[in-house]
Amino acid sequence: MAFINLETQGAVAVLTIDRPKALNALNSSVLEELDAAIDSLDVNAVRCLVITGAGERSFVAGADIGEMSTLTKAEGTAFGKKGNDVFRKIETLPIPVIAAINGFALGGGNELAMSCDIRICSESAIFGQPEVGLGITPGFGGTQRLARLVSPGMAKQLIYTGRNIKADEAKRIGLVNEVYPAEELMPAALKMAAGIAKNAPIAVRACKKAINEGLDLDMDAAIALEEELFGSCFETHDQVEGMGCFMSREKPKPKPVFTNN
Ligand code: CO8
Repeated sequence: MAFINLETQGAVAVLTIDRPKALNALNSSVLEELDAAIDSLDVNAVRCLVITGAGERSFVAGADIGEMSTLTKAEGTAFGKKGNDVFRKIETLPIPVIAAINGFALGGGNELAMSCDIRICSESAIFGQPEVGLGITPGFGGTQRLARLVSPGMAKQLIYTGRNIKADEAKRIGLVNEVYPAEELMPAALKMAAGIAKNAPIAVRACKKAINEGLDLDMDAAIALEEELFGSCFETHDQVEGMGCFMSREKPKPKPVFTNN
């Protein structure tokens, strides 16, 4: 692949978007490679994915403005769908995904970060949805995910003004969980990923499903979903081993390859 590096280190995979001459902006080729890279992940062996941008300046500086500048209405809709399909694939991946945001996360870059489960960033990270300044709306899920993540009012303020915000403000409004000095960002992401990867994978997957799908349901249905997923953990290797080892004071031994039982 020309623009995506995918490396697996044990149970953790790191996907790096690498298009330095355009600050890792997402053109059609990058989106197609991103889609193929996600498809190529062996989610039965990998237990957590970290997504980051190459270099020290940018996570992803948005969708490619040059490519978008001549699109027709129909082509614009198709380009939006191309990005949305990949981001939704990331959001619904059975394993957790951490965005390690190492610089600009603008437009489609912020939208990519928001399709991940957890966002952490460097002190130099810059976030924003500058689309209205370009005469378009956010098109890779920004109007929906930002409103759900930071509140509708704050999302409207950021999207209508197109104002960029720094890492400390992103943390204050809940867009990112933690801010690190640049050199500490990837070690922190890898440590968090390893901590997730060592936990019972059936349970971690069920938690992701319960939170993601439950948020779209009313409370009664959401609680019923949790009950179902909670129940589904019982009699699995992970539950028998996890609770058995607690009782016998031993260390649980997760299965090396994921299975549903
Ligand atoms: N697209 C294409 N090229 C880009 C992009 C981009 N989004 N961002 C940066 N680049 C390129 C620049 O053109 C420049 O290339 P070159 O060296 O060939 O001139 C190179 O990257 C370096 O950029 P700058 O010289 O501008 O670097 P600065 O440090 O001066 O500025 C900024 C950095 C502030 C990040 C600036 O580059 C910038 O404002 N970039 C655009 C950011 C932006 O507006 N992003 C949102 C784009 S719209 C979007 O993402 C919508 C998503 C949904 C689409 C749905 C479609 C239907």
